[in-house]
Amino acid sequence: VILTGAGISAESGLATFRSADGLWNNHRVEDVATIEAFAHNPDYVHDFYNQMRPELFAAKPNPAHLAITKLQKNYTSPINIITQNVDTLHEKAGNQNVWHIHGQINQIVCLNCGHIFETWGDISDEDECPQCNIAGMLKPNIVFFGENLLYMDKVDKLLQKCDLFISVGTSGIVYPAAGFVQIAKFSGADTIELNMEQTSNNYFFDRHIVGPAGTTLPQLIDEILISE
Ligand code: BJW
Repeated sequence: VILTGAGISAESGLATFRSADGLWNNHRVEDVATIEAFAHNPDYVHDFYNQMRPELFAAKPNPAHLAITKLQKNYTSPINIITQNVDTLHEKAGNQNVWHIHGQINQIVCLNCGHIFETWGDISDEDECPQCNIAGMLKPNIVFFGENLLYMDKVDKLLQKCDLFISVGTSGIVYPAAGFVQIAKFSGADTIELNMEQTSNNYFFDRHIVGPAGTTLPQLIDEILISE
C-alpha cells in the first residue's frame, strides 16, 4: 500500500496544505475546508474550487507518480494507492487501484440523491443535479473536516493485509489517514516514510527517507524491484 499526500504533487507545482507559514491560499485549511463553512456559504466554496479546477486539470504527473506506474507494471503483487489528494495526477501517470479517500476535484456529489458525476467545469449553488433535478444541493466531492472519508471499508482491508506500507509526502496531521501506518504496522507490515523533512508522526515507521519524492520514490522503487 502506498499512502500519498500533498507532498507527492509538490514537484508538479501544486501547493501543499501546511507550508512554512501554516497557511493554504492565505487561510488555515481547518478554517475553510469544513462542512460547516460549506453549509454557511456554498457560493464561496464553489468559487474557490471553480478557480482551482483549471490548475489541477493542467497539472502534470512528476517522477514520483511515474515511478509508481513502473512499480505496478513490474512488481508481482498488487499495489494499491490510497491518496489524500484531490488532484488526478495518479490517474494521469497511469497508476491503477487508486482510492481517493478525500475525494476528487473533478467530481460533484448531489447531497439530495447521492448521485456523483464528473466535470472539470464550474459549478454554482443554482445548478441542478442531472439525476434528481433538484437545485442547490451540489457539492464538490471533496471530504471536508467533519465528513466521513470515502472507501474506508476497502482501505481497512488493504491496511490489514498489506506487507509493505509506504507513506509519501504527508504531514501526518489529519486523521484518520495519519493513523493508517499504525494499523499497517500492527498487522505486520514493514513501514517506510518519505518526506521532505522529519515529521512528528514517525513512531510507527521502520525507516525514514528525507528528500523530494520525485527523487526518493524512484530510488526506493528501484531498490524494491531489484530485491524482489
Ligand atoms: C514533500 C515534498 C516533496 C512537501 N517530497 N514530501 C482523531 C484525532 C484528532 C482529530 C480527528 C481524529 N479523527 C478525526 C479528527 C478530525 C479531523 C482531523 O484530523 N483534524 C486534525 C486537523 C486534527 N478529521 C476529519 O474531520 C476527517 N473526517 C473524519 O475523521 O470523519 C469521521 C468524523 C466525523 C466527524 C467527527 C469526528 C470524526 C476528514 C478529514 C478531511 C481532510 N480534508 C482536507 C481538505 C480537503 C480540501 C481540498 O483538498 O481542497 O484534505 S484537509 C487537507 O489535509 C487535505 C489533505 O488531504 C489533508 C492532509 O494533508 P497532507 O496531504 O498531509 O498535506 P500537508 O500540507 O499537511 O503536508 C504535506 C507534506 O509533504 C509535508 O509534511 C511536507 O514536508 C511534505 N512535502 N514537499 C516529499 N517534494
